[in-house]
Amino acid sequence: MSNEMYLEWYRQLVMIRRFEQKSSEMYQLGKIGGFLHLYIGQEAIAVGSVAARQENDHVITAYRDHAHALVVGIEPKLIMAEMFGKVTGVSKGKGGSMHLADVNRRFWGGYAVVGGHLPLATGLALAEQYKHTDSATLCYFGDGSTNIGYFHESLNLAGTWQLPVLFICENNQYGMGTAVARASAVTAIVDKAKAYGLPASQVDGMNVMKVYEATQKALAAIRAGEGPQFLEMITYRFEGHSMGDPLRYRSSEEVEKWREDDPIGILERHLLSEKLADKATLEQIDKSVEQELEAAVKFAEESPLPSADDLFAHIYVEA
Ligand SMILES: Cc1ncc(C[n+]2csc(CCOP(=O)(O)OP(=O)(O)O)c2C)c(N)n1
Ligand SMILES: [Mg+2]
Repeated sequence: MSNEMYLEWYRQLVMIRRFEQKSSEMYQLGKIGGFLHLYIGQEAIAVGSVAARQENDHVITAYRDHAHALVVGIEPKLIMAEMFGKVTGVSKGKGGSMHLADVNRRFWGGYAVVGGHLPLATGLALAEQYKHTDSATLCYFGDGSTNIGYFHESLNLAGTWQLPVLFICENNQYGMGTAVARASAVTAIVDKAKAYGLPASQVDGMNVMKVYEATQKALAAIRAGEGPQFLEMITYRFEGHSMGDPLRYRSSEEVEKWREDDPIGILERHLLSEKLADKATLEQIDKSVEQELEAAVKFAEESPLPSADDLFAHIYVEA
C-alpha cells in the first residue's frame, strides 16, 4: 500500500465526516428538507471497499448514501446542491439526500425502499454476465434489509446463476430503533448468505485497511469466476437513524464504547505510529477539506431552484 493511497483514504474519511456534519447543520437551519440519514461511524466501509473496485464495477446502495456518492468521485458541491433541492444538484434537485446517483460513474443510487435495490444489483450483475465482461457489482445494504424477501430472492438467484455480485452488509447493529436480535432469527448475518451457498465472512468495518483487503479478495474471487461473494461489515452509526432520532433504544455507554473505534482515529493512529504521515500533513488535509466544503455550501446556496417546467423533465428516459 502506498503512502498516497493511505493519505487519500484519510482525506475521504475526513471529507465524509465533515460533509455530514455540515449537512446536519444545514438541516437544522432549514436549508435541507426531507429525510437525512447520516453515515458517521461507518465511513471506513465505503472508503475501503470502493478503493478496491475496478472502474467498470457498479455501485448501488440504500438511502444512507452520501459516503458512497463521495467516494465514487461525485464532487461534494453537486451533492450539497442536491440536498438543498437546487437544479445544479447531481440529481437535478429532484432526488435529495436519499437519491444521489451518477450513471457515468456507474453509481446507481440511493434507494429508499429497504432491500429494494438488491434485485437491481442482481440484475446489473446478470447483464454483465450476459455480456461476458469482467465487471462486478458492489451492493451495500443494512442488517435490517436481510429480513426482507428481496434479500433472499436476490441471494438465491445470484447463487443459482453464479452472478458477479458482491453483497456488502453494513451491520450497524440496528434497523431504525430495532436491535438485530429483536428482528432476525439468525444474528450472524453471514449465516444467511451461507444458506444460499455464498462464501461469506465478517470484517471489522471500522478499519479501512481491513475493509480494503477483504473487498479486494472478494472481488478477485468474483473475477476468477467463483460466483457471488458476501461480506458482513461489523460497524456502528454514531448518530441517530435519521435526523431527530431521540436514541432511546441504546445506552450512551454503548455509543461511547464504539466511539473508541472511530474509523478516522484508527487510520490516524496507524499513519502516525508507522510514520507514514506526520500531524502537520494530516492537519493540512483537514484544512483543505474544510475549504472545499465551504465552497460547496456557497455553491448550493447560490444555485437556482428548479423551474416549474423542470417538474415534467427527466421523468422518462428518452431513447
Ligand atoms: C420496505 C420498507 N419497509 C420499511 C421502511 C422503513 N425503514 C426505513 S429505514 C429502516 C431500517 C433499515 O435498517 P437497516 O437495513 O439496518 O439500515 P440502516 O438504516 O441501519 O443503515 C426501515 C424499517 C422502508 N423504508 N422500506
Ligand atoms: Mg442497520
